[in-house]
Amino acid sequence: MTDTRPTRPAAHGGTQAIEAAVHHGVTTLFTLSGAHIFPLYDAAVGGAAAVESGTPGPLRLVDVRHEQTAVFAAEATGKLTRVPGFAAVTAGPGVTNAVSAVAGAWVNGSPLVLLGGRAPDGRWGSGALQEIDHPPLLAPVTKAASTVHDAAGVGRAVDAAFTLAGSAHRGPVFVDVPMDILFTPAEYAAPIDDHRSMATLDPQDIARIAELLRRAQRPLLVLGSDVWADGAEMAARAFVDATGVPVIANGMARGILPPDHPLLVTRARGAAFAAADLVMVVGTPLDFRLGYGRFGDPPAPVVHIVDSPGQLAGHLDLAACASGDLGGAFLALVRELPDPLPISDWSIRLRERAVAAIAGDAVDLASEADPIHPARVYGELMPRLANDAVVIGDGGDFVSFAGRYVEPRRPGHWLDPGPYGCLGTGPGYAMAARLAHPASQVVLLLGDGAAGFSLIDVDSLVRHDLPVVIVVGNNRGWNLERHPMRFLYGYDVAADLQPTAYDEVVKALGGAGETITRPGDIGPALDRAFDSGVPYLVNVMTDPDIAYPRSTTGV
Ligand SMILES: Cc1ncc(C[n+]2csc(CCOP(=O)(O)OP(=O)(O)O)c2C)c(N)n1
Ligand SMILES: [Mg+2]
Repeated sequence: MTDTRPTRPAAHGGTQAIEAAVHHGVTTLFTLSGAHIFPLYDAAVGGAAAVESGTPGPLRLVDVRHEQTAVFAAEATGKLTRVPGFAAVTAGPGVTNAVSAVAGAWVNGSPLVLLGGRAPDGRWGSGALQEIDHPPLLAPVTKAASTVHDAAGVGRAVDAAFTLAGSAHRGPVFVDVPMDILFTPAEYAAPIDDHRSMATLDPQDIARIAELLRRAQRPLLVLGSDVWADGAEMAARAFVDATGVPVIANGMARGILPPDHPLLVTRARGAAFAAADLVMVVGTPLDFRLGYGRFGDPPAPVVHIVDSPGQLAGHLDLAACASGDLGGAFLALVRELPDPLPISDWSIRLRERAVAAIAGDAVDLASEADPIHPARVYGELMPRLANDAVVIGDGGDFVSFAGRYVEPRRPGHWLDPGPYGCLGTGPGYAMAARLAHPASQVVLLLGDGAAGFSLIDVDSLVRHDLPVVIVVGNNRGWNLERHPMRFLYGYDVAADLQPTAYDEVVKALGGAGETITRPGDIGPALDRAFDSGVPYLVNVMTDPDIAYPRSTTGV
């Protein structure tokens, strides 16, 4: 195919890459320095004259203290803004340090582009600094991983990487550029218009799903993160309001129905899954979080609707399925089912159960227990959250409690580590949330174990003036592992941590904070944190003997 794009005057690969990123709507580059990628910085800040005069360049550079934070921040940017995030890391260890975070984005289906430096082509094989071939390491955890060997082709490669990352099913794309290629100016082609691919829905699939819904007496809808990623939240809401099907919301889809919506039954999920006679799962895999798609005994028929054919569950027999634009699927179903389904008894019963479960929380949320019950933290936090608060969880049991108690009021405002479950996402996710929602409350809920992975990146939050409220549930250990090990073996090992004053760590890094040991002190500490205007860590010493009650989750 002939390339008809206009040719730009010679520029180095950094300029080409940044121009392509800006073309795709990127505003921030997350990074940690290394000479291999200097041209990217030069282009992002707009060159020496711009730096000297204080004129902002085309991209904001946010430099961090560990490469995984750069990629976590890019991942969360992709999740929150639905524009692929952008991170750049140096050759060798820069890239390998980023791998866990890239793998997370891969499993979570989060759009991002990671640009890696690379030892120069001209020296390849002679033992240059940090010479290692990255794409074979990255290929299993990316949609594509490739090296640019042509100085005129850097912009084209980055342009294509953003298009691919942002096309359903979304995910990370890796490109590395050898140092000599990146530094060499060349005439290059301008970025082309975005042309994200999209699978086409089959109307017969929709008709079959509509027929199953018409016949069901106890249908249930599960909304997953891709409903948000696909921009299908309004269409999903229209479907729910038209048909009256009760809803369980997961991940970024939490908040599509507000907490008081009569069809939101997330808190009755156990009863709902046990009794449903049709479960329609949209925008999320039928993985461990959904019992691998086996709902009830005998298992209910399952409908799976996903953004692209590769996402359809292959491990069980589906009653029906569809793949393509999720908003289009919901609207097509509304056209087939314009009137409410005759299932109001079922919906009302589930909602009553959900409301009863929420009412049953009151005792723990107000607990005066000493040591502090972890639920009390949420009893204090929730009334202080504004509608547009972004809440981020990074940890084990402490964050599971949050998943139960905190009901987001808007979609795309709840960030958990997703099915990959990588600890250490918190500071990077919080950084992205503060940048994406400059005027909103950003609350990072951290287990004390999780805090150990990336707390040093509070340094980056401070340097870049990105205030967030950090609440540590400090149970002095890895509780999500401690209690299951006790249950299985009668004892636990490798589960104890120290009663560390993580607030002092944050203070040392230029933020502020305090340690709380009495339940009545949590609320005023949170108020001080929200008012502080700096990264502020409230280190709440909680009871290590309280395990998250997994067997009764949300029933
Ligand atoms: C990178 C990484 N290492 C290990 C684990 C396994 N893991 C999952 S939860 C958990 C415990 C988390 O402890 P903490 O953050 O203190 O939360 P708590 O359960 O104590 O509330 C561990 C070790 C993981 N998910 N990710
Ligand atoms: Mg802990």
